[in-house]
Amino acid sequence: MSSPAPSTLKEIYPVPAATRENTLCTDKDYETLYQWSVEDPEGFWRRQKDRISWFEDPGLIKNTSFEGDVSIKWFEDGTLNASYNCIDRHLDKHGDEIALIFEGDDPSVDQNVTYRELHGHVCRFANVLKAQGVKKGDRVTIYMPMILDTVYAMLACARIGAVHSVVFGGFSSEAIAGRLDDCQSRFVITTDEGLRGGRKIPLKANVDDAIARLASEFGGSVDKVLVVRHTGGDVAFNADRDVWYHEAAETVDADCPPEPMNAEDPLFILYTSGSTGQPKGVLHTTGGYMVYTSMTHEYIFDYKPGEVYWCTADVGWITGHSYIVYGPLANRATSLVFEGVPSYPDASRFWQIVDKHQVNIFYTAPTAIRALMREGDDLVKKSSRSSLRLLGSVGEPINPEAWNWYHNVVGDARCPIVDTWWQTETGGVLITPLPGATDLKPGSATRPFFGIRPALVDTDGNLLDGATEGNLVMLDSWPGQMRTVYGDHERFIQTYFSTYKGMYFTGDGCRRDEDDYYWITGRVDDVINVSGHRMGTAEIESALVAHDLVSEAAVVGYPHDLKGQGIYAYVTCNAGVEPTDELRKELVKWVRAEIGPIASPDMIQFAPGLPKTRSGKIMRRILRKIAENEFGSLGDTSTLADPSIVDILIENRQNK
Ligand code: 6R9
Repeated sequence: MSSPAPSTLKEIYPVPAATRENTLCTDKDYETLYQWSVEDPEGFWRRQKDRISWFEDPGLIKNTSFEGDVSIKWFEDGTLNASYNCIDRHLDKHGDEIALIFEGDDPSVDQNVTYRELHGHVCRFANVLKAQGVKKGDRVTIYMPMILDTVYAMLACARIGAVHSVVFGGFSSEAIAGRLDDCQSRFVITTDEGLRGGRKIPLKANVDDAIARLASEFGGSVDKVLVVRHTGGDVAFNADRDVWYHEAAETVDADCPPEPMNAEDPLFILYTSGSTGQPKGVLHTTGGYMVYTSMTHEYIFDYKPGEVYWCTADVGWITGHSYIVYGPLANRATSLVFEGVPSYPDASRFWQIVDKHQVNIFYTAPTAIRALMREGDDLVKKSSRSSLRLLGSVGEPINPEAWNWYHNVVGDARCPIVDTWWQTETGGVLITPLPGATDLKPGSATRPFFGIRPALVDTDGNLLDGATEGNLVMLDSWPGQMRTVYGDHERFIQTYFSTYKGMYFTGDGCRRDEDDYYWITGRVDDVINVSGHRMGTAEIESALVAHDLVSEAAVVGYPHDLKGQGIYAYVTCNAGVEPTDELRKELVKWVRAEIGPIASPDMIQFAPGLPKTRSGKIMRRILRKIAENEFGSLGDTSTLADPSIVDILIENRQNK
């Protein structure tokens, strides 16, 4: 590779003059606004709420408590509609501007949609939902590829006050069934098939299978499955339950008035993995989420209408919700939706798309950057990329080598990089540079956004001062914060507010340097980050032990060149079962079917037993070290019930 070695990496990259001259927010603005935001949150957010159009203007601003029952309310007496904010309010003067650019998996397929056209599509979709019986407050599960209809479906739910639950298209039917059951969703929107890298993904068939499992495992059922025709592939059709979208759309009105929603009415549920149990339904509400995503999108990407903005995430994740759909469209952005993958037809696809659609702002994940970096600079350099002026990163810590390559090769050393730290639970970005205000340090998410009060605590919850390392918490609420775990407020309190009293615990470890810059070091709980996707080790373990031949399993993360972290599973088989390569393959297949391909173990080590304390707790610290091939630093093993098991595990450690 011809890019400079990481040793040439500078420590600080000042704001480029060109960015400083034409920015929404300089360093001085940042200091002033940040002070205001934390000293007078009421006043600050009273001003910021006006970036959103309200049907009834809220008089109440902030009513939040991290103590006791934990109650988070923002703008609670206001009413609004998210879809109105993303569409209708732009129509008067800007209806002919482009809202969405679609780029298909097949490079010859693309489409531009204006705000006026978006209005038509969303209204029609909303009327179809109504005609199928969907009412305000109903949960609607969306299992779709990255196509425009998916955005229409989300906004159509928002328009009529239904609560969408988007399930990533890479999840298995078992995972869909669990999510359908958890939020008692009786409506599903899907397509015949998805298309990724030239391959067809059987989405409708997965939904059929999920509904069968919903019945057999949970005793549940679904009223309607709305099927959008996409590839035209053959699908099974259940006439009592399944409805072709294009047929239903012919019979409905092209106008649908937006439903006035209270600021604290749910907008969506999105399932995410945690350190224990099954995925949690993270609930976001309407007013605070819209204010926060639109504000962060505008400031962090320094967005000006007319610019082409591309976030490569899938709408199945929070990044797609906040920074492909709601934030950008509220800001009248042109947001690009890409159906395909970075490597198809070849590994220059991203840069070809940047040139083709003259993308100005590009937001992706470190795992994609590392994969493309490996393909060499030539594939990048054959594109111009002269339209780019800002790059973003999200999902996991970005290693300095990848940062350097992103900066020098992709951005021609011209474009600032915003390394944005946040979570499904936070709704929007919390720690990030602002391109015109913040000098960059490669690998650091830098400084808190407005209204955000991060702090570091030790394991006893004592606040730590100055340059130090600790667990990352938030001391106060912000409008985009999740409100509860759907149907389980107790779990919400337990998961986020019980480790450190009165504080929101992020689950991340973090270092703060002498300039008050934050450096996220990764999860400190049993969550692993595989290619920027969150996986709970407990979830993978329970999938493994659900297999007939497995008696016990423990899963840990280990460093992986491309994925950031890989999945390492220790598996103990039932007595008398021969641990073979065949079984290893079978177990990988099993986990893919139980959760989805993203949860496939990268390594499976058969273990005659697991290292446990005398009270039966698995010592994951030791398993992590063995997975990392670090046998010299295992720490104290004397408290183990059977210390000899450690030697056996080391001996059997695969070096594949
Ligand atoms: C937006 C999103 C959240 C977890 C989070 C952290 C990791 C995200 C990061 C980052 C370092 C960044 N993470 N962004 N770590 N630097 N810029 O990814 O949400 O899927 O819920 O994951 O991802 O560990 O706690 P989600």
